[in-house]
Amino acid sequence: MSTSSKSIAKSYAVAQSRYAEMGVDTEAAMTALTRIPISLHCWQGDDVGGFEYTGEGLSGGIAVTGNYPGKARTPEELRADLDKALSLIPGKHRLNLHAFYGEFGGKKVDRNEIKPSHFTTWIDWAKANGMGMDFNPTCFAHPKAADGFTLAHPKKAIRDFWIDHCIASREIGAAMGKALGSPTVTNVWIPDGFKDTPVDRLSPRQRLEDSLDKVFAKKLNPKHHLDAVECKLFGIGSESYVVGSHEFYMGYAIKNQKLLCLDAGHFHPTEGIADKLSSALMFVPEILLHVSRGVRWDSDHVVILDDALQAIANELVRNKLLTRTHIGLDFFDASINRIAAWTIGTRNTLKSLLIALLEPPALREAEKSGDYTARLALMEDAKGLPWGAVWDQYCQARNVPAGNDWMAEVKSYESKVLSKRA
Ligand code: RNT
Ligand code: ZN
Repeated sequence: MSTSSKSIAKSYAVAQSRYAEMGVDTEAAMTALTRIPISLHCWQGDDVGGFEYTGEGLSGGIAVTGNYPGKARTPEELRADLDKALSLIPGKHRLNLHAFYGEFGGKKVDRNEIKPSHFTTWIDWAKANGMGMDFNPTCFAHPKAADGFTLAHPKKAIRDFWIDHCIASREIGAAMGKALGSPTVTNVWIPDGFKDTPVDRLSPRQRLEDSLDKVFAKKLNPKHHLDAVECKLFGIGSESYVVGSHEFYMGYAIKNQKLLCLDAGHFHPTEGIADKLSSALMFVPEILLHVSRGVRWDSDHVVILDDALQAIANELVRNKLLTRTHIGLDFFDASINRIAAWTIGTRNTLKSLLIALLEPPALREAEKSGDYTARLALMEDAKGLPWGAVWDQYCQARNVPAGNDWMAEVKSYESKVLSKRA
C-alpha cells in the first residue's frame, strides 16, 4: 500500500504544530535541508569495479562481498542506475567519481596518463543534472599497487608513478569544478601499510609526506578545486600498520591547510567520528566526510539511521559546521540491490540531518543554565518527536516517494532493467 498524500498532509500538520510548541520551525528546517548536498559515491553501483582495460581485481585492503544480480557493467548503465537512485532521493546532490571510472574507449590508458577528456561524458551528465562532482585518484586495483604500497613505496619509480596519477587527478578535479561551477573535492586515499609489525614506522611516513608535497606542489584555484587526505587505522593486509594514519594526516592537513577526510569506518570499531569534528575544524579549513558503517571492522555496510550517524549530524548542525563540511558517502554492499543501497544510505543521511535541524532549542538552554537533568530528559524525549511526518512531507513536496514507496520503483527497475543484465 502506498503512502497517501492526504495522510501525509494530515500528519505533517499535526507534526508542524507539535514542533511549533517546542519552538521549532519545520518549514525552516526543510529549507535548510535542501541546501545540504550529499556526494553519492559512484562505486556502490558496480562493487568498486571501474571501467579500465585491465579487469584487475579490487585490492588495497578493501573488499566487497555479495553477488546480487544486475550490477552496472558500463558507464551508461552506471549513469542510468544513478539516475534511478537520484530520482528517489529528495534534493540536489553531487557525484563522487573514482579515477578508474574514466571512459577510455577500450584503450589502455594507464593511471598516470588520465586526462579531463576521459571524464567529459560524466561532466556533461552532472551538468545536465545540475550536480557538482567530487573526485578521487585510484591508488589500488593496479599492478603497481600489488605489493601494498603506492605513494610511500620504497622504490622511487613506483612512488613517481602514483605521484603522477594524483597530479593528473587533481587536474581532472579542477576541470570538473570549473565546468560545473562548484569546487570539486579531490580526495587522496592510499592503501599503504603492513600486514605484520614493521620495524621502521617512520621512513614510509617520511616518504608519504614527500610524495604528497609533490602531488600538491601546484596551487589550484580553490573556486574550482579542494584537496582532501583520508586517514585510516587498518585494512585487510595492513592490519598492523597504515602509513597514512589519523595522526599523520591530521598533522599533514593542519600543516598544509588541506581538507581532512574522516571516514566513519576508519577508526577503532567503537570509536565514532562525531566528536572529532569540532576539534579538527578548529585547525583544518574544511572537512570531507565519508559516511559509512563498519560492522566489527571497516566493512562499509550501507548507512543506517543509527546513533553514530545521528551524532555526526547533530555535531554538524549544532555547531554550524555544515558550511565547512563536505558530506560524501562511502559504502559498498553487493549482497542487496545496489540502487536500493544508495537510496537507503543517502535517505538515512538526509534523515539524520533533518532530525538534527528539528532539534528543540530547549536542549541547549538546559545545558546553558546548568540543568543537566533537564538536558538529558529533553534529549531523550526529543527522540520521540514526529520527524517522520516532516520527512514524508519533505519527500512529497520534492516529488520523491515518501515512506517506503520508493521500493516499488526499485523493484520495477529491477525487473525491467537490472534482470536483463547477464
Ligand atoms: C578505503 C577508503 C576509501 C575507499 C574509496 C573507494 O578504506 O575508505 O575512501 O573506500 O576510495
Ligand atoms: Zn573512505
